[in-house]
Amino acid sequence: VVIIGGGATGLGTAYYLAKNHGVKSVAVLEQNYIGAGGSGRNTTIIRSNYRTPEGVRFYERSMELYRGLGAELDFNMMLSNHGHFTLAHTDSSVRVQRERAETNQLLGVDSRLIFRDEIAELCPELNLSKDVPYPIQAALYHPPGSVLRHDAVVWGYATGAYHHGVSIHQGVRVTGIRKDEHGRCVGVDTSEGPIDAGAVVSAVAGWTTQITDMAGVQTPITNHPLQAYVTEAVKPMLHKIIVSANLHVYVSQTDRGEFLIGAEIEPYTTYSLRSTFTFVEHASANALDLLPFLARLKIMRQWTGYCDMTPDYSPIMGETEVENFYLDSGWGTWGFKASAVCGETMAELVATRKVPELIAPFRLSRFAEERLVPEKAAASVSH
Ligand code: PYC
Repeated sequence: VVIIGGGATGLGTAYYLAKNHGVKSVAVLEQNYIGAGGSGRNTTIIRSNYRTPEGVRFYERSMELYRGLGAELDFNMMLSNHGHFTLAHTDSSVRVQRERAETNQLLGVDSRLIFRDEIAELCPELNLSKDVPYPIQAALYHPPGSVLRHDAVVWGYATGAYHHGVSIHQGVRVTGIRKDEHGRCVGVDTSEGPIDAGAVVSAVAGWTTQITDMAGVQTPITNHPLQAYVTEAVKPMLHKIIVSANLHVYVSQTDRGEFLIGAEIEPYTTYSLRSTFTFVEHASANALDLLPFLARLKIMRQWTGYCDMTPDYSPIMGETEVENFYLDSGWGTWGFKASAVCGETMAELVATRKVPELIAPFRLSRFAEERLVPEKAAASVSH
């Protein structure tokens, strides 16, 4: 098996292929260094409070795997549970959060709608003033919402995969997808030469369309940048993870004490990783409405990552019309939290050639079949 992309989902797939299915002849090809893409450029949030039953079940399995991952890999994942708030500032947003809470509860996920008194009690740092453009009305409260260290996930899976016999090649770029005379995928061409493979998995996040072009597979993916920044480190002050469904901003305090602040995806498509001042200005204005004390902190670093966005804000996982060529893609702004379950289910698919029930709804053909899995409301970082 060749896995293109040495991020958390590619390495996770390699690890589970070797560990769960005994498939040892696995190569992970990474054009840069492992974790250089979206895996190293995300919010580190994990949660399962999605909107659709398909999404909730899928991300809940990821939470389960993540909870046991440190012990399983003998690697400190720095998992810390904070509880996650999705703030609603308008009537329609309150309705959406209520709907999410009810779907979550029906599927056994701990999540409920709370109002201003309880918000004040659970997160006194939040500005509940009515004297702001969009006062907070309610929140979807998801107590299991947590953060864990993104580099630890990448390195934990890489180390686990390596110990099970997987080869990981950094600095190797895929230049072509090789097919036989029947159009079946039989390997890849790389900057280091060709590799034969019985199965090829594209796990490249922002570069998906470049790989699918090589394979002759069409997807409805567009690539948008997502930016974030961190402040200087201060003592622990904010114990909840805060996301605003209407201001499209999120704020959490890292274990190092920095405030990690991000916003919605940029509206334009590009492969530029340039960070912008406009982003810092808008994200800061919104973050200050929620947490005015942030005004006293200096901004230390900002960065940008790629998001391969799908029309319904759900991933694309599974088989394609090219036999033996599989997609793990469409991770938009929600990929890190799915890395564990993505690895587990993609490994099962490749090893058994049977589509696991959990990922069947995310098949590429759903767009042609008009069977979308609409999760835009649960992303909260896009208009
Ligand atoms: O889905 O929790 C999320 C998220 C926050 C920022 C980007 N995505």
